[in-house]
Amino acid sequence: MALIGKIFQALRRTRKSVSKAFDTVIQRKVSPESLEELENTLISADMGFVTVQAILKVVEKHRMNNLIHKVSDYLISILPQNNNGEILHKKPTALMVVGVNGTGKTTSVAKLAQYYKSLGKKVLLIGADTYRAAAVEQLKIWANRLDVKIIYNEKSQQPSAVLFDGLSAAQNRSMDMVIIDTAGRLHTYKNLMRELEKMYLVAESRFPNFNIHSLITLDASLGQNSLIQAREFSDRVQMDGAILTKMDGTAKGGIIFPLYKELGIPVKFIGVGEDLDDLYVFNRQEYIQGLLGIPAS
Ligand SMILES: Nc1nc2c(ncn2[C@@H]2O[C@H](COP(=O)(O)OP(=O)(O)OP(=O)(O)O)[C@@H](O)[C@H]2O)c(=O)[nH]1
Ligand SMILES: [Mg+2]
Repeated sequence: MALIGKIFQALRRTRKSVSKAFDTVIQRKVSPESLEELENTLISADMGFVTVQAILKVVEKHRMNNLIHKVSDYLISILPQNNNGEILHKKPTALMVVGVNGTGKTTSVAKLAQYYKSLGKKVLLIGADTYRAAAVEQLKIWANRLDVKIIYNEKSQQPSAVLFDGLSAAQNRSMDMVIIDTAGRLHTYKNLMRELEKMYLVAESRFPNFNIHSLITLDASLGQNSLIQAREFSDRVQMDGAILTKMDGTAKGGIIFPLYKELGIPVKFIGVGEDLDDLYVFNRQEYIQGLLGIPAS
């Protein structure tokens, strides 16, 4: 199936090193050297220390006995169950897309709009990045291509005000899904972080009929840095999940494990390219299959 093919393809760099290390263990037998090599490879794929140690235990326990399937079963068991990207409730949803500069927020907003539109939802975009000059323009181009309504205010410096206008419009038009593009920010930008908190407050207090949902975009190639970014954002604002972007260009696709184990943040979507179709609902079997290069048992 084309869908599995693309995730499999996007994981090729990560898989190349990970499955090679498992092959070495299988061919050279389980030895201190081959285990160390495996450990190093898994760590460099950003799977996180705790997960890697647990995998080594599985390897030592099962040795040559159907090893890769045991590892696969274990990895599937420690990831959240698939929810098919279903974040829609009975109420309309306001989906905030947040994250550090350049991690793929605006592109992901467009991809999500395409996805929910394809599910038959009435989608509205809000361009609430009032900082970067070309930000709204970028989103307008996507909205045009997608033929979805967009609310913005190029004169406003206040993202909360734009959000208010956008959600009011969404309410009047009975939209199902409102996707909000926000400015990129580092957690050290105190004012910008406060402003983000204010946006959540406006949405929650003034629009109780919306289900507020929040996703952080994390650039998969940034590895451990992404983990730090996720921690800092989730310390400040509600965080329901992550969109792991740029998976197509990295060998560090293992970040999903520590993200869930250490921070409790499930990856909901994976970005595998720059186009509208390059977004996939996270599926743990499919992901492990791509990571290990074997069918999940
Ligand atoms: N290869 C690849 N490129 C991506 C992906 N997602 C986004 N990009 C590219 O990454 C760059 C930045 O994406 P944006 O969507 O503008 O990122 P942003 O977070 O909105 O950036 P700021 O608004 O400046 O903070 C663009 O060139 C995108 O085409 C992806 O999944 N794969
Ligand atoms: Mg942007």
